[in-house]
Amino acid sequence: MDDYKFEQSFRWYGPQDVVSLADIRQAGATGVVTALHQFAPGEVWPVEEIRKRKEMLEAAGMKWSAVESLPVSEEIKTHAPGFEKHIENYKQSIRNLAVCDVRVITYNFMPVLDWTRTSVVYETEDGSKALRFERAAFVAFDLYILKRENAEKDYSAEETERAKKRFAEMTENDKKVLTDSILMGLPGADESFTEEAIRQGLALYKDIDEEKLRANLIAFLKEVAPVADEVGVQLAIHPDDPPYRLLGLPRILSTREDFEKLVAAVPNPSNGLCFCTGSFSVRADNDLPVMAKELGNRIYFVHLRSTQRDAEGNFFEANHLEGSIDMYAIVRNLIDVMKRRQVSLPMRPDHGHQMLDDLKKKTYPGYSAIGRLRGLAELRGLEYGIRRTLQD
Ligand code: DNO
Repeated sequence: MDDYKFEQSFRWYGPQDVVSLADIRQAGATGVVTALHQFAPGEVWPVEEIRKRKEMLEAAGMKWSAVESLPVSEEIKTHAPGFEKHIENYKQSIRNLAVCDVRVITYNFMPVLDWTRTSVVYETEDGSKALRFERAAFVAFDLYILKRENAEKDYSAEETERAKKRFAEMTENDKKVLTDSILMGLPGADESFTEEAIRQGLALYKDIDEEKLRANLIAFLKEVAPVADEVGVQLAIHPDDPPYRLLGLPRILSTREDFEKLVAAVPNPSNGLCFCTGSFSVRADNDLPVMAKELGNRIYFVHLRSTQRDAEGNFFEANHLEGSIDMYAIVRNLIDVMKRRQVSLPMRPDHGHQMLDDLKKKTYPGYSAIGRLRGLAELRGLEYGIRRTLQD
């Protein structure tokens, strides 16, 4: 039974990451989740570069357990000119990764923005810092800072009122910090979005609703999944974070039903899920232990994280075993999935609080070393305890 346990992994942004591979090894990880951020979405990842990265990880005593992410270009998402070429390039990258025996690829289909928060330095009660999404502040950004056309239609009168009040209380610095947090940029990128870039991004999606975006995702998968099947690579789509519409942009991977629609349209075995408990947990209607069990055959990569949500739509990233979700039940069900399928699933603690010495360092939000080390250690203990109980 012990053969089929989580492949404990840590995300690494590459050689420029202040968290080193030696740090990751000491956190107890045996796998590294990384990407070649030097290539823009739509470009091919060459075999030599993949190999170079892989050798770096192996020299540090670990394996490349999953790619996060092989990004899907906005052209592919919107079917803008040149998208066919990008899809061909994507297929080539899949083949090249397979040549190097890298077998799990994470990607997402979120328009323009990836994960979105209103603060990346929310102070929790023990003084560590967490990522937070405050609904009123986000609505205030949309209505009064970005001033998106027709934005008011997306909010109830009560929400607008709350946002107005919140905005009135903000200092100029608060507004700047809020804007910077929302426009943080894509994971692994050093530059943030500008307000202008966001406006241009939104314009690309003017005529793209949920249905159209889903059709584009299905068209993409119908092209790439057969290649992944052929070379033995698993594709793991990452859910929307947070799992609902933002800034009027469609989002199509927010619930269990969303994923089931995708599998029904593209049943190829390579078409799978990155089970990100933190992202899904923001919606109370996502029952995570049930999803772990019932989507289990298609879960190819696991992100374990919790959030603490409230009735107004705010949430912050809680410690890994706390918050609004039942991490025990999730891990227990994932252990069953691994036993049933006889596989070890790559798992990483997703995000962690900025704490202890890391409070003085500049790290990628959510990706400082010590908070994630704490998360991994707690999750490792949880898995160990459940396994021992099952054996006895
Ligand atoms: C956030 C991450 C996501 C994820 C991408 C996958 O910390 O979980 O940014 O890497 O959405 O494509």
